[in-house]
This record gives sequence, C-alpha cells and structure tokens, in this order.
Amino acid sequence: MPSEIRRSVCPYDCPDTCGLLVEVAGARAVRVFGDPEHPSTRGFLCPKMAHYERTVHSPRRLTRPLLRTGPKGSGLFREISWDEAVTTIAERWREIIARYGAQAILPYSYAGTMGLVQRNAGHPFFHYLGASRLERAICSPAKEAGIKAVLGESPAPRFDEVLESDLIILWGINAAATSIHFLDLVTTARKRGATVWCLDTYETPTAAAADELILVRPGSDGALALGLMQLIVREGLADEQFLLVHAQGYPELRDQVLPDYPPERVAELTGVPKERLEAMARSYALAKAPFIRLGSGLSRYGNGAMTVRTIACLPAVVGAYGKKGGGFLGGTSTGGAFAMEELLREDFMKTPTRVINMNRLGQALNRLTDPPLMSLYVYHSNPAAVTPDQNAVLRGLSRDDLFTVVHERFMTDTARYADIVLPATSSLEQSDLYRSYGTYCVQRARAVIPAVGESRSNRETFALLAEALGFDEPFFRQSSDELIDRLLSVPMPLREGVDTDALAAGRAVELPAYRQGELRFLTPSGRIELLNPLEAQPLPCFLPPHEHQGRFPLKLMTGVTPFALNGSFYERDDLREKQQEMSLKLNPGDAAARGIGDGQAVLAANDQGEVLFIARVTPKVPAGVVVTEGVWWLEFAPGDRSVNALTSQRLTDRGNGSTFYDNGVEVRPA
Ligand SMILES: Nc1nc2c(c(=O)[nH]1)N[C@H]1C(S)=C(S)[C@@H](COP(=O)(O)OP(=O)(O)OC[C@H]3O[C@@H](n4cnc5c(=O)[nH]c(N)nc54)[C@H](O)[C@@H]3O)O[C@H]1N2
Ligand SMILES: Nc1nc2c(c(=O)[nH]1)N[C@H]1C(S)=C(S)[C@@H](COP(=O)(O)OP(=O)(O)OC[C@H]3O[C@@H](n4cnc5c(=O)[nH]c(N)nc54)[C@H](O)[C@@H]3O)O[C@H]1N2
Ligand code: SF4
Ligand SMILES: [Mo]
Repeated sequence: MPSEIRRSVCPYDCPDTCGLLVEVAGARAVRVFGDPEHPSTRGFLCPKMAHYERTVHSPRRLTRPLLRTGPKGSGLFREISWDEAVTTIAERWREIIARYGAQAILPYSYAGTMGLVQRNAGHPFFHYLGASRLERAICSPAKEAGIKAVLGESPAPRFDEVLESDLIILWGINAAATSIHFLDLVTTARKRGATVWCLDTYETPTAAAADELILVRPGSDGALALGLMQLIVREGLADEQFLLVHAQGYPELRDQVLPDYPPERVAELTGVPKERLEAMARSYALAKAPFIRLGSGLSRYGNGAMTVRTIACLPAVVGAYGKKGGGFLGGTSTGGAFAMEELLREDFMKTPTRVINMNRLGQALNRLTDPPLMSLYVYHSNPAAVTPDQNAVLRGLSRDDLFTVVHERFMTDTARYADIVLPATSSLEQSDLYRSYGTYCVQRARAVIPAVGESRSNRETFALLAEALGFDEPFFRQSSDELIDRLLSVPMPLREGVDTDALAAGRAVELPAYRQGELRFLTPSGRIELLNPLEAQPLPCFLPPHEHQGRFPLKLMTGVTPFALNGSFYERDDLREKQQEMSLKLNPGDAAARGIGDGQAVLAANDQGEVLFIARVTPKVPAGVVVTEGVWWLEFAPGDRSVNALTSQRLTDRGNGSTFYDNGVEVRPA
C-alpha cells in the first residue's frame, strides 16, 4: 500500500514537545520518527516514541464503550453503544444533581495529552454543569511558586543557550530519561570543554553524562544553595556590581541569612563534605557562564517551593543571569501565547464552585461531605496509579455509590473501577495545538489517521455529553479545528512576529518570547528579588522537608524511567521489558542489615501502605535512600499495590503541590 508522511506532535507531558513525522498507509500509522526540521527534535525521538505506532495500534486499545458487569476493580465489562453510554451518564448525573447538586460531580484530568484543545476540553463543560473544580497541582506548582518568588515572570533562557556555558549543573533532573534533547546539547557543550555536574539523591543514568556526581540528602538542596552562596560571599567572589544594579535585598541576604549557613552546618544537612562544598563554590563563582537546569524532583517535598526559591537566588550572587549561556532554566512559560480564556470558559460558571486538590483525591472520595462526591469523571489521567496515597484512592474508587466514568485509550488501573469506560482517540487521531514547557516552540497538529475503532476525542465526547444534557451553548458544537482557528485568530503579544503561515501549515515555530542579550526581570521591582516583600518569609532560608525526622529510616525516591512516562506506555511489552521489573534499589549496607539479597522479593511499608518489589542491591544508591522507578500498572506489579501506596497526601509549602519524594519507608524480606 502506498504510504504518505504527515506531520504531528508528541502529545506527552515532556518538556521537549517533539515534532513527529508519521508514515501513514491507509488508516494506519506504520512508522513514527523525529522531524529533522524541528528546532529541538532535530530528527530523533526518545525510546518511548520511536515506535509510537505500537501504542496507537496496540491490541490493548479500547475501541468500544464498556459497561461494568463485575465488582469494581475486577475489569469485567460488556460492550455498549455510545448512545447507551451517553444516555446512561446523562441520566445518572441528572439524578445526582437533583439530590446532591452538581458539586457532587468531580472531573479528574491531567496530562495524558498536552495539546491545549483536548487537554482543556472538559473545563467549559464542567463549568457549565456547575461541578466541583479540580486543582491540578500534581506536578510542579511548588517549583513555579519558588521561581516566581525570585524571578517573577522573567523569561527563562532558550535551552540551546547551554552551548555557550562552561559549567552546566543538572540539578535534580534525570535528563537521560526526561530531557534527552537537552542532554544531547549538554554532551556537545561538554565536548567543547564545559564541565557538567549532576546533583541528585542517587546515581541516575544522567550521571554518566556528567564530570561530577554530587549526591545530597533528599530535600536538602536549599541548604546546599545557601551554603554555596555563603562561601562565595565569604571568598569575595560575589558579583557586587551586578547585585547592586539587578537585585533587590542582597545586603539583607548577606547579613541576615547567609551567616546561618556555614559549611560545617551545610555539610551536616546535605551530606556533602565541607571541602567539596568549598570547591563547588569556587568553581561556580569562577565559571564564565554557569547554567543551572533545574528538574522538578526536589520541588516535590514539604519544603519544595523554598528550595527552588533558594536555588534561583544562586545565579544572581555571581551575576550569572547577566551572562549569555549562564543563568537558570526551570522551564519556559509559553502560556501567554494563546488566549486560554477561550478554551477554559470560566464565564460558563454561574457561581464559583468548590475546588478540590487532585493530590487529595483519596480524602475527597472518602471524607468529603456537603455534598459528598457521588460521581467522578476521569479523562486523560490515571489516578488509581499516579495519585498519592493509592490505598485511599482505591478505597474511594471502590465505593458502590460512586458513579465513575473513565475516558481512556487503555484499560488502566483507574478504568477497572469505572461504571462506564469510554474509548479515547490517540493524538494521531485528533487535532490540537501544542506549546512546549522546555523550549519556545508552538505547533499545530491535524489528525493524521482516522479514529481507531469507535474511539472519540475528549472534545467530541464533551460535545455529546453537552447535547445529552441539553446545554444550549454553541461553543460545544465547534469542532477542534474550528476552535484552533479561533485561537490562532486572537492576537497575543507573545506570538507577535511568528510565522503564521508555517504555524497554520503544521510546522513548529518559535515564539520570540526570549530576546537574546536583553536583560530584563519581570518582577514587581524590576529586579531579581532575593528579598521579596510579598512573601510570608521575605528572605529565603532552609526549611526542613516533611520527612526530616520521619519514623521510617529509608527515604523513598519515586524516580522516572526512560521507558515510560508516569503511568503511560505500560501497554507496551517492548518498553516494559526494557524496564525489566518493578524494583526497589537499595544500598548494599542497608540490604545486608536487613538480610535482603539481590533479586529477592521485599516489602516496603509505611503509614500509607505496603508494596511488594523486587530488590536490586546497588552502590548507586547511597545508604538511607531507596529508589523505585516508573509508575507501574497493577496488572504488571509483583503484588497488589504500586509505588503510590507509599506516598502521602501531604502538600508542599507553597502551590499545594504533591510531595512524591518526601516519604520514608522501612523494607523487609517478603
Ligand atoms: N521518560 C520519562 N520522561 C518524563 C516523565 C517520565 O515519567 N518518564 N515524566 C514527565 C513529567 S510529568 C515531568 S513533571 C518531568 C519531570 O522531569 P524531572 O524533573 O527530570 O524528573 P523528576 O522525577 O521530577 O525529578 C528528577 C530527579 O530529581 C531527583 N531528586 C529527588 N529528590 C531530590 C532532591 O532532594 N535533591 C536533588 N538534587 N534531586 C532530587 C530524582 O532522583 C530524579 O532523578 O518529566 C517528564 N518526562
Ligand atoms: N510515584 C510517582 N507518581 C507520580 C509521578 C512520579 O514520578 N512518581 N509523577 C507525577 C507527575 S509529575 C505527573 S505530571 C502525574 C501524571 O499523571 P497523569 O497525567 O494521570 O499521567 P499518565 O499516567 O500518563 O496518564 C495519562 C492517561 O491519559 C490517557 N490518554 C492519553 N491521551 C488521551 C486523550 O487524548 N484522551 C483521553 N481521554 N485519554 C488520554 C493515557 O492512556 C493515560 O492512561 O503523575 C504523578 N505521579
Ligand atoms: S522526548 Fe519527549 S516530546 Fe520527544 S518524543 Fe519523547 S516524550 Fe515526546
Ligand atoms: Mo509532571
């Protein structure tokens, strides 16, 4: 059969937002490869997406709506028509609304697709319905709050500026898994002479790309940054001139905060020896353009926002924000490129409804009253696997009186608890508009193959539900492409000067958001706010994480794997095989002390629950830390629970974020 190459975009929650070329034969995608013309993709994809066609045409794809026939969680269903599914949902919701009010219904969605139109398709619908609102705080709101406290809305550098750096710090980022295109540039910079540091809590694969691996105690990076600043100032290496012009509060930071962080104390808090701290401070201060790429792991602690805020102060002290190739990249903010209010339609909400934090779904399902949650509508998310406190979530999902609808591509852990499952299209079957959070690219994608089976996009599904509920609002009748046309017709300052023809034609275009060589700080004071008078704590300091002195001796790292993305890609046998098994990595000393051998089944336990893993004994993990990677589906877990049965519903200091890394466990042979 003749084939044709069509452009698309990777829809997953990854900073790269790669450009895809899809070879299509008839109704099938037969090959997927990286767009060589895409500025950051440069023709190569990660191992997950290199065979995306195996996900799209997986034998596990859901192709028909399903009605539950067995107990919740059993996975027993029978096929029904879309008509029956939609009518049943509308009927059940009418009953719930009549008895409890619409706030008894909660949407639950996150980032199965990052495309703006499909990702946000439910917002207008649930606003119109008057449902409870979801605070989507599972990923990195603490990181954002920390950066904002210092840098306000200042644009981050372009990621390829790293090529101009002579010292690159991969700080709390497993770039070999989560930022491969950036890491490729880091490798180039290193070949040209740059030094690379990897700062983590265990030896991740990213360490192989670095000259130095610096391991810190989980949740202690704020102390590390303060200690480095103290040493830099003490050695007379601070860039006083830069600080005078561009920073607010340097004298206060220097005199009121830094004296509390002498190297002896910082060595104790972080586990990094004093001599090493001194060498690091000197190298950082003497580098011509030190570049920090900050990941999100260290923000998922009780002190996460303050940690990030403190790290964001460090480049100011050496004037690195003023140097090409220097500074700080936590992520790019491209949200202002499109008129989001056209998508979210908050104006459809008659009165503001209550807001429920997605990290606390367990509490919300089990304990909420006035009204209790009586229905959950899950789309492009897998809360039974990805949400903290899995036992609480599963208890909630098991409630017989909870009416659960799951719109999914696969029979996930969550879908097994649904009363009705609706089949979802993949990104190749739907149109969307994408923006990146690691680069400044935006790109439009049109459907490149027809829907698999009877699957429908998020937007099409909400259109059906709106019709069944009699919503008299033309917005819901617009197609995805019409809505994208509308978004592209609203001029936004961030899109000024972009090549609109290229964008319309489906090519990646870069926003001119960051103008090279221009030093501007979009904060209330117009300067870097080392001291921020609007914060409850105007100056940064070290806050201990939740588990600073926990009852459980081993700190649990819930790391990422190159072969999955959160709970996505577990449908793929090839990728699961590469992950090998749901393992728990332990230090040889910790293993020996507990009588645990390599390859043995072990139970990790804490107040939240107990999870069975396969032990992997390795010196790559320091004493006192244990590591598991990936968010496995229960179907493939050694026991009946996965990692999030060990994580808690506690939140971050700012931003109400998740604290996935801030948990202690004890481990014993199973
Ligand atoms: N292959 C793959 N790619 C992904 C994902 C995936 O699951 N797999 N997830 C996607 C999503 S949703 C996101 S948000 C991003 C996240 O991308 P990253 O920010 O890279 O990943 P995180 O797991 O959040 O954290 C990265 C690292 O932080 C380390 N870490 C944990 N605690 C600390 C600490 O206290 N100090 C220091 N210095 N390091 C610490 C962890 O060990 C881990 O190596 O990646 C996206 N891309
Ligand atoms: N232990 C632990 N837990 C974590 C993390 C961790 O590192 N460790 N990471 C956390 C982070 S950073 C995040 S962002 C969250 C992510 O949480 P989620 O966004 O829930 O992530 P996924 O597990 O990828 O689930 C997305 C689901 O959407 C489905 N899907 C994809 N496209 C579409 C579509 O177009 N329509 C519909 N209806 N469905 C679609 C996919 O099949 C998939 O099952 O997980 C968090 N949970
Ligand atoms: S690197 Fe990220 S954006 Fe690129 S193909 Fe892989 S998951 Fe998608
Ligand atoms: Mo995330």
